Amino acid sequence: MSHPSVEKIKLESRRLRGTLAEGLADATTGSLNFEDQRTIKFHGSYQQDDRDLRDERRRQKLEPAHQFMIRIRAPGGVFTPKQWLGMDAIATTYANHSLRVTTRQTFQIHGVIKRDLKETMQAINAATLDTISACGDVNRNVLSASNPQRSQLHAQVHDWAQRLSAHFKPATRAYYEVWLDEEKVTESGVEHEPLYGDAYLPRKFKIAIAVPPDNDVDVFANDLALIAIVDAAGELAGFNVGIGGSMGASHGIKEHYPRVANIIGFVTPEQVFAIAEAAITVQRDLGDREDRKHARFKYTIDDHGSDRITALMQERTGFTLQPARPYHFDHNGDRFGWVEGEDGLWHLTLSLPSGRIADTEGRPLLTGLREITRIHTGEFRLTCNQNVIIAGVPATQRAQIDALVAQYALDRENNAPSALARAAVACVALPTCALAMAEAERYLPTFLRVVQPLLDKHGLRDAPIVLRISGCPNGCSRPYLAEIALVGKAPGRYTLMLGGDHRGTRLNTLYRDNISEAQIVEALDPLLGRYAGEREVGEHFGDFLHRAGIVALPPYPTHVRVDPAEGR
Ligand code: SRM
Ligand code: SF4
Repeated sequence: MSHPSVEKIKLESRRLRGTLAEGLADATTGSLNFEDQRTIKFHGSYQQDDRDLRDERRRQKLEPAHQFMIRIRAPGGVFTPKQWLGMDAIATTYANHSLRVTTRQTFQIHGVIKRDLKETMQAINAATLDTISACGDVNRNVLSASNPQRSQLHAQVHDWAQRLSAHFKPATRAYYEVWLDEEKVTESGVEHEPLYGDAYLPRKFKIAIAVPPDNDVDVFANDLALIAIVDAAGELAGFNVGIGGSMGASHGIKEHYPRVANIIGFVTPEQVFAIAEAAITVQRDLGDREDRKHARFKYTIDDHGSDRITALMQERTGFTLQPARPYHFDHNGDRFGWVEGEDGLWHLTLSLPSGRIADTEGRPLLTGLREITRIHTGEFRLTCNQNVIIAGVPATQRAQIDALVAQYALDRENNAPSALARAAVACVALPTCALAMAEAERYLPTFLRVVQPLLDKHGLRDAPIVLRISGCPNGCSRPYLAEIALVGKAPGRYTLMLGGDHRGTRLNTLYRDNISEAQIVEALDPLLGRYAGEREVGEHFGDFLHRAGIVALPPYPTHVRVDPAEGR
């Protein structure tokens, strides 16, 4: 039986309600029907199954171990201690006893069964959080810089992330009706969607705001990139605007490629909503609705040309973009350890293993962070590198927090003896991700153990090399921006990508295809050796690989803009 297209499902979903209410009530299966599995994404959830159990269940003629992943909408990634405790309780009551910090600075929980889904959503709401548009063909979680050192600016930028996220939420009341039992009104199922229209967007749409010199949000991986520009007085003057970033690719299909956003100009704060809306509606109207693999804004831009898309966006806003302003990014990682903010409060960035907060032997992260929550008076900021910042700590409380960090082994420092290990990012992949071709999160600790002797041998323990692993070419860990990336191809086999930079402005290149762990080590050993011996002062690994002629820019379109003068 052939399934209806996602476009048809959206159009016929009665504004994202589908038959979710009926499906949730059906106790004969742990699954939703095909259409509702698509519709539920707009509500921030994915139906999955435990892939570790798949074969065994098939042998036993049982239906797959259906379960749901839930993703929180948390623009800017800030959580209060109360919200954290709420999420902790939800994870331990309904999910698999872990919280997962994602590469878009929010929480996911995994393993919720259908029977508990509605109660879980209600608990999330009771914790003053929601999951609206965390997934689906709409504007997703809006990212903002986590840099705690510039607290004034951070607060402003965080506020922008909140406002953009709220502004671009769909108008439908489906979420409230399905999960929170909101009473139906006459408009129910036919609400006017002024921004999205009847079929929502052709594909997901992502916005991020970076605050130079930190590119911790990897702003160029977003459909709409906003780079905060401050004036001479240190006030927010506006944003440089970039369009068309996205990582998703396919092995061996050159028509599916990662792309770095290209900068098209500058807007004042008053113009931000208009330019964002123009980008979203141009993509809504021109994006490909036939082929979902070709439906992201990057392809619309490359098909029509960046100049034409920019002209259309300007036409819709009624103003002309100003020329992009100068800015400079230093790096796209997190700054670990304590830093003091402008307001005299302190912020501690802890390195988490692929963002997974669980109690494991010798490292009770979930319990330890819960204990911190009980005394913490500030907030938590999740970073796009899957780490957590305990933010807004008075100087007098630092020792208490440090003691808990030590007691519960909360920092990866002890377990991660190299700078590379501390900053490494890996996507979820197996066992929950339906698209995983190889392990990522679960493979990272093994790979770090294998690569550590190489770093030691070449004296590179402190070299801040950016390593990212993805279980498939969709690129959820943003591997194509890493200096070293492993992209899953088959169980135990990866493509080795090399030569991104440490600022998130340059895509890397395929170096070796479909290789095993031993072959990865064999490939990296001489390169790390040469880097150790031949690098210039302060030169990063990816830059060295380019200077030494070991890698070249990739063959697919790259739109790297290190300097706005190179812009349009
Ligand atoms: Fe992703 C699909 C996990 C960030 C590109 N991503 C998925 C799904 C939902 C698999 C699926 O469709 O069945 C994964 C769920 C795994 C699981 O079990 O939890 C998944 N993506 C993740 C997370 C959790 C990875 C992580 O380890 O942190 C990240 C959640 C972000 C969030 O909180 O919203 C995550 N995904 C990203 C990013 C990074 C970013 O946005 O900065 C990308 C690359 C940027 C981009 O969008 O191009 C990304 N995910 C994809 C794609 C490829 C999209 C494309 O247009 O080609 C897919 C596949 C798809 O959508 O068809 C995908
Ligand atoms: Fe799954 Fe692939 Fe994304 Fe990893 S990169 S979470 S394997 S879709």
